[in-house]
Amino acid sequence: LKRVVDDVRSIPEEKVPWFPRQIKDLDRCNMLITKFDPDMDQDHPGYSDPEYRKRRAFISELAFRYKQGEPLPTVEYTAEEVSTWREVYQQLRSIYPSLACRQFLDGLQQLEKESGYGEDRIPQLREVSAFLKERTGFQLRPVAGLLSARDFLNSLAFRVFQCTQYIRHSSAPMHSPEPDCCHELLGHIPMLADKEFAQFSQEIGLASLGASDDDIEKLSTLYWFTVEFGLCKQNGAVKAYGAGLLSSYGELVYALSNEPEYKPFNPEETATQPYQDQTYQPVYFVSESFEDAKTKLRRYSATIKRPFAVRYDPFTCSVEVLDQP
Ligand code: NLE
Ligand code: FE2
Repeated sequence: LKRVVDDVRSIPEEKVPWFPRQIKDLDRCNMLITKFDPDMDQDHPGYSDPEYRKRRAFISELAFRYKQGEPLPTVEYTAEEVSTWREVYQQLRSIYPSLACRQFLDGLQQLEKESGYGEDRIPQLREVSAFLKERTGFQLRPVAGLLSARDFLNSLAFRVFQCTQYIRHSSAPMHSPEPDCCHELLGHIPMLADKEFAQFSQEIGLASLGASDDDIEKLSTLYWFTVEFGLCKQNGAVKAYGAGLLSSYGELVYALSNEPEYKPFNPEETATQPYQDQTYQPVYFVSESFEDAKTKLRRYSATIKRPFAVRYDPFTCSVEVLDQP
Protein backbone atom coordinates (compact mmCIF):
# COMPACT_ATOMS: atom_id res chain seq x y z
CA LEU A 1 0.00 0.00 0.00
CA LYS A 2 2.81 2.36 0.90
CA ARG A 3 4.28 2.02 -2.54
CA VAL A 4 1.03 3.07 -4.13
CA VAL A 5 0.89 6.13 -1.94
CA ASP A 6 4.48 7.03 -2.83
CA ASP A 7 3.76 6.55 -6.52
CA VAL A 8 0.80 8.84 -6.35
CA ARG A 9 2.78 11.46 -4.49
CA SER A 10 5.50 11.40 -7.07
CA ILE A 11 3.19 12.25 -9.95
CA PRO A 12 4.36 15.60 -11.28
CA GLU A 13 1.72 18.29 -11.26
CA GLU A 14 1.25 18.33 -15.02
CA LYS A 15 0.15 14.68 -14.95
CA VAL A 16 -2.90 15.68 -12.97
CA PRO A 17 -5.70 16.36 -15.45
CA TRP A 18 -6.56 20.02 -15.82
CA PHE A 19 -9.47 21.15 -13.72
CA PRO A 20 -11.36 24.39 -13.14
CA ARG A 21 -10.17 26.45 -10.18
CA GLN A 22 -12.52 29.39 -10.53
CA ILE A 23 -16.11 29.50 -11.58
CA LYS A 24 -15.07 31.35 -14.75
CA ASP A 25 -13.01 28.34 -15.78
CA LEU A 26 -16.29 26.51 -16.41
CA ASP A 27 -16.31 28.27 -19.78
CA ARG A 28 -13.73 25.63 -20.70
CA CYS A 29 -15.78 22.71 -19.38
CA ASN A 30 -17.83 22.24 -22.51
CA MET A 31 -16.66 19.02 -24.09
CA LEU A 32 -19.70 17.39 -25.66
CA ILE A 33 -20.30 13.70 -26.28
CA THR A 34 -21.76 13.57 -29.76
CA LYS A 35 -23.37 10.18 -29.55
CA PHE A 36 -26.98 11.38 -29.32
CA ASP A 37 -26.65 14.24 -31.74
CA PRO A 38 -29.75 14.42 -33.98
CA ASP A 39 -27.46 15.41 -36.86
CA MET A 40 -25.30 12.31 -36.54
CA ASP A 41 -27.26 9.54 -34.87
CA GLN A 42 -29.63 7.83 -37.29
CA ASP A 43 -31.67 6.40 -34.43
CA HIS A 44 -32.38 9.82 -32.97
CA PRO A 45 -36.11 10.56 -33.36
CA GLY A 46 -35.18 13.97 -34.78
CA TYR A 47 -32.72 12.64 -37.36
CA SER A 48 -35.15 12.81 -40.26
CA ASP A 49 -36.79 16.05 -39.14
CA PRO A 50 -34.87 19.01 -40.59
CA GLU A 51 -37.00 21.54 -38.68
CA TYR A 52 -36.12 19.88 -35.41
CA ARG A 53 -32.44 19.82 -36.29
CA LYS A 54 -32.47 23.47 -37.19
CA ARG A 55 -34.13 24.31 -33.92
CA ARG A 56 -31.59 22.28 -31.99
CA ALA A 57 -28.73 24.03 -33.76
CA PHE A 58 -30.21 27.42 -32.86
CA ILE A 59 -30.61 26.56 -29.17
CA SER A 60 -27.14 24.94 -29.09
CA GLU A 61 -25.65 28.15 -30.37
CA LEU A 62 -27.01 30.02 -27.32
CA ALA A 63 -25.17 27.58 -25.08
CA PHE A 64 -21.92 27.67 -27.08
CA ARG A 65 -21.83 31.45 -26.85
CA TYR A 66 -22.63 31.61 -23.15
CA LYS A 67 -19.96 32.92 -20.77
CA GLN A 68 -20.06 32.44 -17.01
CA GLY A 69 -21.80 35.30 -15.25
CA GLU A 70 -23.89 36.45 -18.19
CA PRO A 71 -27.66 36.40 -17.79
CA LEU A 72 -28.98 33.00 -18.85
CA PRO A 73 -30.44 32.96 -22.35
CA THR A 74 -34.20 32.70 -22.64
CA VAL A 75 -35.85 30.66 -25.37
CA GLU A 76 -39.23 31.47 -26.82
CA TYR A 77 -40.69 28.02 -27.11
CA THR A 78 -42.99 27.24 -30.01
CA ALA A 79 -46.54 25.94 -29.62
CA GLU A 80 -45.35 22.47 -30.63
CA GLU A 81 -42.60 22.49 -28.01
CA VAL A 82 -45.02 23.61 -25.32
CA SER A 83 -47.40 20.86 -26.29
CA THR A 84 -44.64 18.25 -25.92
CA TRP A 85 -43.89 19.72 -22.49
CA ARG A 86 -47.58 19.62 -21.56
CA GLU A 87 -47.87 15.98 -22.46
CA VAL A 88 -44.74 15.05 -20.52
CA TYR A 89 -45.82 17.15 -17.52
CA GLN A 90 -49.37 15.83 -17.34
CA GLN A 91 -48.39 12.20 -17.64
CA LEU A 92 -45.60 12.39 -15.12
CA ARG A 93 -47.46 14.62 -12.67
CA SER A 94 -50.21 12.03 -12.40
CA ILE A 95 -47.84 9.28 -11.24
CA TYR A 96 -45.37 11.28 -9.13
CA PRO A 97 -47.43 11.15 -5.92
CA SER A 98 -47.22 7.37 -5.78
CA LEU A 99 -43.78 6.78 -7.32
CA ALA A 100 -41.48 9.73 -6.46
CA CYS A 101 -39.60 10.18 -3.19
CA ARG A 102 -40.72 12.78 -0.66
CA GLN A 103 -37.80 15.18 -1.28
CA PHE A 104 -38.72 15.34 -4.94
CA LEU A 105 -42.40 15.97 -4.25
CA ASP A 106 -41.52 18.77 -1.82
CA GLY A 107 -39.22 20.44 -4.36
CA LEU A 108 -41.74 20.17 -7.15
CA GLN A 109 -44.48 21.61 -4.99
CA GLN A 110 -42.32 24.65 -4.19
CA LEU A 111 -41.51 25.11 -7.87
CA GLU A 112 -45.19 24.98 -8.76
CA LYS A 113 -46.04 27.48 -6.05
CA GLU A 114 -43.17 29.90 -6.47
CA SER A 115 -41.47 29.44 -9.79
CA GLY A 116 -44.25 29.09 -12.31
CA TYR A 117 -43.97 25.34 -12.84
CA GLY A 118 -47.01 23.91 -14.56
CA GLU A 119 -48.14 22.25 -17.74
CA ASP A 120 -48.86 25.45 -19.69
CA ARG A 121 -45.36 26.79 -20.15
CA ILE A 122 -41.79 25.60 -20.17
CA PRO A 123 -39.96 27.29 -17.29
CA GLN A 124 -36.96 29.42 -18.29
CA LEU A 125 -33.50 28.50 -16.98
CA ARG A 126 -33.12 32.06 -15.74
CA GLU A 127 -36.03 31.93 -13.30
CA VAL A 128 -35.26 28.39 -12.20
CA SER A 129 -31.64 29.30 -11.56
CA ALA A 130 -32.74 32.22 -9.37
CA PHE A 131 -35.07 29.90 -7.47
CA LEU A 132 -32.30 27.37 -6.81
CA LYS A 133 -29.77 30.01 -5.88
CA GLU A 134 -32.01 31.15 -3.02
CA ARG A 135 -32.62 27.64 -1.79
CA THR A 136 -29.32 25.83 -2.12
CA GLY A 137 -26.87 28.14 -3.88
CA PHE A 138 -27.01 26.05 -7.03
CA GLN A 139 -27.09 27.90 -10.33
CA LEU A 140 -27.63 26.75 -13.89
CA ARG A 141 -25.60 27.20 -17.01
CA PRO A 142 -26.78 26.32 -20.51
CA VAL A 143 -25.17 23.41 -22.32
CA ALA A 144 -25.65 22.29 -25.91
CA GLY A 145 -25.98 18.55 -25.28
CA LEU A 146 -24.57 15.63 -23.34
CA LEU A 147 -21.30 16.69 -21.69
CA SER A 148 -18.25 14.59 -20.97
CA ALA A 149 -18.48 13.10 -17.49
CA ARG A 150 -15.43 15.02 -16.32
CA ASP A 151 -16.74 18.42 -17.36
CA PHE A 152 -20.20 17.71 -16.02
CA LEU A 153 -18.98 16.48 -12.64
CA ASN A 154 -16.33 19.23 -12.33
CA SER A 155 -19.06 21.88 -12.66
CA LEU A 156 -20.90 20.44 -9.68
CA ALA A 157 -17.91 21.37 -7.51
CA PHE A 158 -18.98 25.01 -8.00
CA ARG A 159 -22.67 24.28 -7.46
CA VAL A 160 -23.20 24.83 -11.12
CA PHE A 161 -25.56 22.50 -12.92
CA GLN A 162 -25.16 22.32 -16.68
CA CYS A 163 -28.61 22.26 -18.26
CA THR A 164 -29.80 21.58 -21.78
CA GLN A 165 -32.45 23.97 -23.06
CA TYR A 166 -33.91 22.21 -26.12
CA ILE A 167 -36.81 19.79 -25.82
CA ARG A 168 -37.11 16.17 -26.94
CA HIS A 169 -38.72 15.31 -30.26
CA SER A 170 -42.53 15.40 -30.19
CA SER A 171 -42.72 11.82 -31.47
CA ALA A 172 -41.09 10.40 -28.33
CA PRO A 173 -42.31 12.27 -25.24
CA MET A 174 -42.20 9.35 -22.82
CA HIS A 175 -38.50 8.52 -23.04
CA SER A 176 -35.41 10.19 -24.40
CA PRO A 177 -31.95 8.61 -24.32
CA GLU A 178 -30.32 12.06 -24.01
CA PRO A 179 -30.95 14.91 -21.62
CA ASP A 180 -33.38 17.68 -22.65
CA CYS A 181 -35.22 20.43 -20.77
CA CYS A 182 -37.89 18.00 -19.54
CA HIS A 183 -35.18 15.88 -18.02
CA GLU A 184 -33.40 18.82 -16.38
CA LEU A 185 -36.45 20.75 -15.22
CA LEU A 186 -38.55 17.83 -14.04
CA GLY A 187 -35.88 15.27 -13.16
CA HIS A 188 -33.05 17.28 -11.64
CA ILE A 189 -34.26 20.67 -10.49
CA PRO A 190 -36.70 19.56 -7.75
CA MET A 191 -33.93 17.44 -6.19
CA LEU A 192 -31.38 20.27 -6.37
CA ALA A 193 -33.75 22.38 -4.27
CA ASP A 194 -33.03 20.01 -1.37
CA LYS A 195 -30.17 21.33 0.81
CA GLU A 196 -28.63 17.98 1.59
CA PHE A 197 -28.88 16.74 -1.94
CA ALA A 198 -27.20 19.92 -3.15
CA GLN A 199 -24.40 19.44 -0.63
CA PHE A 200 -23.90 15.89 -1.70
CA SER A 201 -23.91 16.79 -5.40
CA GLN A 202 -21.18 19.34 -4.78
CA GLU A 203 -19.13 16.75 -2.90
CA ILE A 204 -19.21 14.42 -5.91
CA GLY A 205 -18.08 17.38 -7.97
CA LEU A 206 -15.20 18.18 -5.64
CA ALA A 207 -14.12 14.53 -5.67
CA SER A 208 -13.97 14.66 -9.48
CA LEU A 209 -11.53 17.61 -9.72
CA GLY A 210 -8.24 16.38 -11.12
CA ALA A 211 -9.32 12.75 -10.60
CA SER A 212 -7.83 10.03 -12.81
CA ASP A 213 -9.81 8.85 -15.83
CA ASP A 214 -10.45 5.63 -13.99
CA ASP A 215 -11.92 7.42 -10.98
CA ILE A 216 -14.01 9.66 -13.23
CA GLU A 217 -15.44 6.53 -14.82
CA LYS A 218 -16.33 5.13 -11.40
CA LEU A 219 -17.78 8.39 -10.16
CA SER A 220 -19.90 8.82 -13.25
CA THR A 221 -21.16 5.24 -13.02
CA LEU A 222 -22.15 5.91 -9.43
CA TYR A 223 -23.76 9.14 -10.47
CA TRP A 224 -25.65 7.25 -13.15
CA PHE A 225 -27.12 4.66 -10.79
CA THR A 226 -27.96 7.17 -8.05
CA VAL A 227 -28.59 10.74 -9.18
CA GLU A 228 -29.91 9.55 -12.56
CA PHE A 229 -31.53 6.18 -11.88
CA GLY A 230 -31.57 5.70 -8.12
CA LEU A 231 -34.36 4.14 -6.11
CA CYS A 232 -34.76 4.30 -2.34
CA LYS A 233 -37.05 2.89 0.31
CA GLN A 234 -39.41 5.29 2.03
CA ASN A 235 -42.04 4.23 4.56
CA GLY A 236 -41.65 0.64 3.46
CA ALA A 237 -42.16 1.30 -0.27
CA VAL A 238 -39.64 1.71 -3.09
CA LYS A 239 -39.59 5.24 -4.57
CA ALA A 240 -37.63 6.96 -7.31
CA TYR A 241 -35.17 9.77 -6.70
CA GLY A 242 -33.15 9.45 -9.94
CA ALA A 243 -33.69 12.22 -12.49
CA GLY A 244 -33.57 9.90 -15.50
CA LEU A 245 -36.56 8.08 -14.04
CA LEU A 246 -38.42 11.15 -12.89
CA SER A 247 -38.35 12.63 -16.40
CA SER A 248 -39.43 9.52 -18.29
CA TYR A 249 -42.98 8.26 -17.86
CA GLY A 250 -42.06 5.03 -19.63
CA GLU A 251 -39.05 4.22 -17.51
CA LEU A 252 -40.52 5.43 -14.22
CA VAL A 253 -43.40 3.00 -14.54
CA TYR A 254 -41.06 0.24 -15.69
CA ALA A 255 -38.51 0.79 -12.90
CA LEU A 256 -41.19 0.45 -10.24
CA SER A 257 -42.83 -2.60 -11.80
CA ASN A 258 -41.82 -6.22 -11.16
CA GLU A 259 -39.80 -6.47 -14.34
CA PRO A 260 -36.32 -5.06 -13.67
CA GLU A 261 -33.74 -6.53 -11.35
CA TYR A 262 -33.10 -4.72 -8.06
CA LYS A 263 -29.80 -4.78 -6.23
CA PRO A 264 -29.01 -3.21 -2.87
CA PHE A 265 -27.00 -0.03 -3.27
CA ASN A 266 -23.36 -0.42 -2.36
CA PRO A 267 -20.92 2.08 -3.93
CA GLU A 268 -18.04 -0.35 -4.43
CA GLU A 269 -20.22 -2.72 -6.42
CA THR A 270 -22.32 -0.06 -8.13
CA ALA A 271 -19.24 1.85 -9.35
CA THR A 272 -18.25 -1.02 -11.61
CA GLN A 273 -21.67 -2.13 -12.83
CA PRO A 274 -21.71 -1.78 -16.63
CA TYR A 275 -24.45 0.52 -17.83
CA GLN A 276 -26.09 1.35 -21.10
CA ASP A 277 -27.84 4.55 -22.03
CA GLN A 278 -29.91 3.69 -25.11
CA THR A 279 -32.99 2.39 -23.37
CA TYR A 280 -34.36 1.37 -19.93
CA GLN A 281 -31.89 0.07 -17.37
CA PRO A 282 -31.93 -3.69 -16.77
CA VAL A 283 -30.90 -3.20 -13.15
CA TYR A 284 -31.57 -0.55 -10.51
CA PHE A 285 -29.88 -0.03 -7.18
CA VAL A 286 -32.14 0.45 -4.19
CA SER A 287 -30.87 2.14 -1.05
CA GLU A 288 -32.31 1.60 2.39
CA SER A 289 -33.26 5.28 2.49
CA PHE A 290 -32.46 8.47 0.69
CA GLU A 291 -30.08 9.36 3.55
CA ASP A 292 -28.37 6.00 3.23
CA ALA A 293 -27.56 6.62 -0.45
CA LYS A 294 -26.13 10.03 0.38
CA THR A 295 -24.01 8.83 3.28
CA LYS A 296 -22.58 5.90 1.34
CA LEU A 297 -21.83 7.94 -1.77
CA ARG A 298 -20.21 10.61 0.32
CA ARG A 299 -18.04 8.11 2.07
CA TYR A 300 -17.02 6.59 -1.25
CA SER A 301 -16.16 9.96 -2.84
CA ALA A 302 -13.93 10.73 0.11
CA THR A 303 -11.83 7.62 -0.61
CA ILE A 304 -10.80 8.78 -4.06
CA LYS A 305 -7.04 9.22 -3.99
CA ARG A 306 -5.41 12.34 -5.32
CA PRO A 307 -2.00 13.83 -4.58
CA PHE A 308 -3.72 16.95 -3.20
CA ALA A 309 -6.86 18.04 -1.43
CA VAL A 310 -9.36 20.63 -2.51
CA ARG A 311 -11.52 23.05 -0.59
CA TYR A 312 -14.25 25.22 -2.03
CA ASP A 313 -14.27 28.87 -1.03
CA PRO A 314 -17.85 30.12 -1.42
CA PHE A 315 -16.79 33.77 -1.02
CA THR A 316 -14.69 33.77 -4.17
CA CYS A 317 -16.42 30.81 -5.87
CA SER A 318 -13.04 29.18 -6.30
CA VAL A 319 -11.28 25.98 -5.37
CA GLU A 320 -8.26 26.04 -3.09
CA VAL A 321 -5.75 23.30 -3.73
CA LEU A 322 -3.98 22.09 -0.60
CA ASP A 323 -0.95 19.86 0.11
CA GLN A 324 0.38 20.05 -3.37
CA PRO A 325 3.60 18.06 -3.91
N1 NLE B 1 -34.38 8.90 -20.13
C1 NLE B 1 -34.49 10.23 -19.60
C2 NLE B 1 -35.77 10.90 -20.10
O1 NLE B 1 -36.47 10.35 -20.92
O2 NLE B 1 -36.07 11.99 -19.66
C3 NLE B 1 -33.28 11.09 -19.92
C4 NLE B 1 -31.99 10.51 -19.37
C5 NLE B 1 -30.78 11.41 -19.55
C6 NLE B 1 -29.57 10.82 -18.89
FE1 FE2 C 1 -29.29 14.04 -15.96
